[in-house]
Amino acid sequence: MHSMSRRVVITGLGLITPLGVGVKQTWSRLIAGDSGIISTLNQPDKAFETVPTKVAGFVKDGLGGIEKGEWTPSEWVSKNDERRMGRYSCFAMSVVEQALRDAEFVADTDALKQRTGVCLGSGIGNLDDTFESALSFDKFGYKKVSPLMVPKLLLNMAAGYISIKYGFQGPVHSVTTACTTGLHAIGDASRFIQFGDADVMVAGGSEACISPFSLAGFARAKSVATEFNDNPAAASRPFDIARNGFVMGEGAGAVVLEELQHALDRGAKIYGEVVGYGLSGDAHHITAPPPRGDGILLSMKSAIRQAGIRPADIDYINAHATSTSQGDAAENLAIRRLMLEGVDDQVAGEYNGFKKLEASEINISSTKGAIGHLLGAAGAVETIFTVLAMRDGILPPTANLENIDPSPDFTCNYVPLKAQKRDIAYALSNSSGFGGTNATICLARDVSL
Ligand SMILES: *C1O[C@H](CO)[C@@H](O)[C@H](O)[C@H]1NC(C)=O
Ligand SMILES: *[C@@H]1O[C@H](CO)[C@@H](O)[C@H](O)[C@H]1NC(C)=O
Ligand SMILES: *[C@@H]1O[C@H](CO)[C@@H](O)[C@H](O)[C@H]1NC(C)=O
Repeated sequence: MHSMSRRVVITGLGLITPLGVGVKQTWSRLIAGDSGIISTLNQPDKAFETVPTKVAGFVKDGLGGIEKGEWTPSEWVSKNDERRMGRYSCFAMSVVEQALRDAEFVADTDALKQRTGVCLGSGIGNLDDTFESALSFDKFGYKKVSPLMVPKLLLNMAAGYISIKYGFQGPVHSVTTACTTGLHAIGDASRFIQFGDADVMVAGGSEACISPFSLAGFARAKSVATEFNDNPAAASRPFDIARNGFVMGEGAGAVVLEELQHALDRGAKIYGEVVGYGLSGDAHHITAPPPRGDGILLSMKSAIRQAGIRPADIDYINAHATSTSQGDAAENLAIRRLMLEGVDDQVAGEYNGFKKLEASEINISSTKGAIGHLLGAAGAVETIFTVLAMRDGILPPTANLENIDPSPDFTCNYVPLKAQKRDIAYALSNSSGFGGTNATICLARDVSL
């Protein structure tokens, strides 16, 4: 069915989101329609008050650990490592450990270690540490600059810590493509396996940069929601007429990817197969998409072509839709163009046949309504949601979608407010980022042997 000879399957998942630490906690709350968005005004840092957006998706700190869905650093890293690594790398260590446990994979021989790699990135990294270091240098000079400043700054450091902890000696790689990071990491890692550079890859993205400083930057760029400061849970509302910007969130996602035969040989549980991956650039503007969504359309088309399926076979699309009017509209149009007009050679009827769909048959949702935008982690977290949607036969809801944008293009099924049952054999997950970069991954639930 697909052209590549080495096939890649997903055998482990790990998640940290504003809905909780752990896959179970996050997924059950997402399906129940809960929100992880809260006010920034209860944070210890009073500078949050000075920024026009006062809502964000924080991961819940606490002593309860993964059992209670709380972030308890000592469950995952030593005190010393916590201090050295910074929050985003600690999140990464946790989701990778979760995913490896879930996969029941241990690289316990030199041969296995050499065939296992890491591909994990961040969009922004430890911005707060950089900010504090700059203040310290300015006020107190050279002696007050921490020797940990540079390693904390580097966006590939989480991948490095992971390879050291587990002894992984295959590719150790980091992607940083703004909000496409997590999806590019998973897509690129699957190519490493296809190409024979590794048999097993842990892959994903991590982000933990919510601070008054970063929110100020996004607010100045007019990217974040400012109209819902007194109702935080309503602030992130993809496809809704009242949407007015994204809500910044933090968290991480990692998957274990494995060459199919390798997974079968060790009797691993298989969640699904990566059957297509497409990447494209908008070549348009650093923060705005082209209005008709040409970039994302290209990436979706490549993913579908590679998978050897038709748009009509796609039962579910997890949209990138961040709750900005421009971005949601461009992506919506791209999805319609893909699903209704098809991939070029399919329209001509030469490729697997072409089935005419009605817009109302297109099933799209954006899980950002519940967790906000996790920037560099978004693509990884949303790929995992897409895997779980296929596993459970359920379309996760778009939270806060009370009044769908009335413009004539918004006539798909956006799964408003409540999850919907639906058998999902194939799904797409989209991501795009500042700089005009886009990616799509195509997943299949059933692995044909
Ligand atoms: C997301 O996927 C859909 C469905 O394949 C596609 O039409 C759309 O262009 C994609 N959007 C992005 C931003 O990649
Ligand atoms: C591609 O990435 C840009 C970058 O921000 C994004 O806004 C845009 O929606 C994506 N392209 C399309 C066609 O969706
Ligand atoms: C979307 O879901 C509806 C109802 O669950 C289903 O009838 C339809 O076939 C789905 N669309 C696609 C393209 O699979």
